[in-house]
Amino acid sequence: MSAPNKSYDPVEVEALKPEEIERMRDEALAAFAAAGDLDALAHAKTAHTGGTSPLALANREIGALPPQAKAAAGKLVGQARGVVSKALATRQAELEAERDARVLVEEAVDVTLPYDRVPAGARHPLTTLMERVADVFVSMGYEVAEGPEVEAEWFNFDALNFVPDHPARQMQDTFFVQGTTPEGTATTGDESGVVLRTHTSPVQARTLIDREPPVYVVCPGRVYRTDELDATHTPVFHQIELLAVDEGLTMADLKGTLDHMVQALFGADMKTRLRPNFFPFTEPSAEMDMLCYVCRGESVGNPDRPCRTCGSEGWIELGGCGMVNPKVLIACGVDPEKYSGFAFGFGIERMLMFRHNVEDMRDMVEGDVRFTRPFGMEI
Ligand code: FA5
Repeated sequence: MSAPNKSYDPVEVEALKPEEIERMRDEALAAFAAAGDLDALAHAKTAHTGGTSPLALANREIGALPPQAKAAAGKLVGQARGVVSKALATRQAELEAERDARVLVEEAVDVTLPYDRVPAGARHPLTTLMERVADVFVSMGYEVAEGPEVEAEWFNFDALNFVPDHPARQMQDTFFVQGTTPEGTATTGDESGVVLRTHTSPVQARTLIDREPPVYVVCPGRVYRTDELDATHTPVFHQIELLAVDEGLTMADLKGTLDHMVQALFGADMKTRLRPNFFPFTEPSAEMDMLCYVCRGESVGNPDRPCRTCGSEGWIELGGCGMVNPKVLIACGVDPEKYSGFAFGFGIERMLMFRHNVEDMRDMVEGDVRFTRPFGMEI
């Protein structure tokens, strides 16, 4: 601040000359107008209205004036500061409006875009079919039983009455994991190897050892064989197995159960037929066929109505079945004099093929959603 001036004339104070005040005001207005954004305006604000700005310093000079000169000088500086602060507020409002408009454009959200670009997953048709089949039996009172996929050879073969030199035990049919049973693996009898189970039938033996009859179980699961992957085979596939052991069960119960299953899955007028076959763990054993659900047998001997699903044979092969061999009951500690049982098992991949006209089993394992999507996105 200047020293009190002797002539009491504010004009003698350089900073309070009207043209000086005007220059300060105009510089401030020009700086605000030139500020292109809020940051630049903040700098201009500090420079032209802050504590060390020319107008603030001029304002301080007023204090050094004699009382009679203060009013005029105060009016001069006050008016200039008023104009400056009004211009600042106006420019501030303009720049804020500009910023808000820009943000609205830059940060706009297109609410019409799809929100679920990553499609929801769904279960594989093999899984849903396997569960559907299992449900048929659960609704009849059967329980679901499971067993390990890495299985003791004893359960996979010995307990099921496979003789030691049965061809299924060869390396070209079975994946052997270990030649002998590792410590802790449940075995009965002599040393046993470890295999990837070749069918779901070992769950029969496990269930009979674990539970007291009556036993009614359905066993869905994955099995392994050294088959090459081709249109009708895969080395990893799924089976579903049924086992019933109770007093007085006969082949008639087996047949009735099979008929009920195909009717539940394919329609009311469906039926099955049995053809003699051999499995070491059932006696007698049979191959089970179901009536072709497409032509209902009408394509047989009828060249005008060929059926692709059954090859005009009228029947579709489903799997194996039979009465549980008493030797299996004995191996699992069940009295064959008191109890009898029936069992059957079949491949889910083959059922999916004929049920949905899938021509190549490889499509089921390749994981291409174009194959699975038409089955629906069931979760
Ligand atoms: C068995 O596996 C017996 N355990 C079935 C059984 C259970 C009989 C209970 C008696 C009592 P088989 O080896 O035939 O049987 O196989 C059953 C089904 O598995 C076949 O009908 C077929 O549908 C399916 N299958 C077999 N090999 C393959 C493969 N490589 N790829 C896909 N499916 C297969």
